[in-house]
Amino acid sequence: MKRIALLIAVLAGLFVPACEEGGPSDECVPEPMCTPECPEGYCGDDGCGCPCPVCPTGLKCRDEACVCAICGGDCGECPEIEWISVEQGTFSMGCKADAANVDKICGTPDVLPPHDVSVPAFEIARFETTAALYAQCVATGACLASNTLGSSATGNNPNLRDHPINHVKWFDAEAFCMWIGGRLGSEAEWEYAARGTDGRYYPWGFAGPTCRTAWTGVDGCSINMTHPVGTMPGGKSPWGVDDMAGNVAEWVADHCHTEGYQGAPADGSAWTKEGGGLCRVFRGGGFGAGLEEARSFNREFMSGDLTFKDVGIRCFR
Ligand SMILES: [Ca+2]
Repeated sequence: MKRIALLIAVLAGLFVPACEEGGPSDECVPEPMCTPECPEGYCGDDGCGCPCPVCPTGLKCRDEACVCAICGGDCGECPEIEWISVEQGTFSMGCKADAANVDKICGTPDVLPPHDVSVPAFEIARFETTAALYAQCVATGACLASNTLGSSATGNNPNLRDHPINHVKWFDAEAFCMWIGGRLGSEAEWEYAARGTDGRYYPWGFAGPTCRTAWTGVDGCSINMTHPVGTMPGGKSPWGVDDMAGNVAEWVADHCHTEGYQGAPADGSAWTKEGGGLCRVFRGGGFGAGLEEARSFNREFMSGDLTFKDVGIRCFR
């Protein structure tokens, strides 16, 4: 019986109309028992029979081959980025404290006044960019090597591949995020992702950092160096983002406005300056941060052309 069934199937196949160039599309009748046999990574279609399956998540079809959906398809090994969706919303950006506590809580005038910002939805990388991911970008030529001088540099240490890349310029951060199909976040997006809408000072709440919530200098938790990303689950932000306080601080897109938020955009966009110079903002505090620097409304400023041991990268899109 099996042989007869096979013979019928073969004969049926012979009578499937050929797909002729220029012919009407209804001549292209897919074989009813069609089982595509596609080489791994092939995403072509014979135009008249068995289309090969779509590419797996993270890949896209280009010239009948599944290639990485980012880096223009030329990433080497396709980087795996875990993105977290942040819903649009309005939050109070900056430091809010009663008059008696402004100096104590807010510290410097650059975090004042608190002001409402409406942020459109976006996605944020769950983790700081690791040394391993950054090395991939360097290997393709799309990123410049990080500054590897100094014992705390993660860019040249094979034992620190799952640590955040550090000693990168703002321009390196921008190049990396573009390479993975993203961008740097605005200060507003960054702060909204870190604090949510309830006015908390830190990603986890109002209480200062402990050695269960953030790799900071508070209580000597970090021992003056980076740590593998995502190893402080007690310190996630309301959206589930890791390490938004501590480990490395993170470059954002904005130019420096050190006098305060007067005139800042209220739509979540980056606050830039015409001819704004090199100064850029970084957020979240690094492994040496104290109570104040680790606060989610705290702002730090540095030339985008410089690198530091506890400043790294987080991407948005
Ligand atoms: Ca961080």
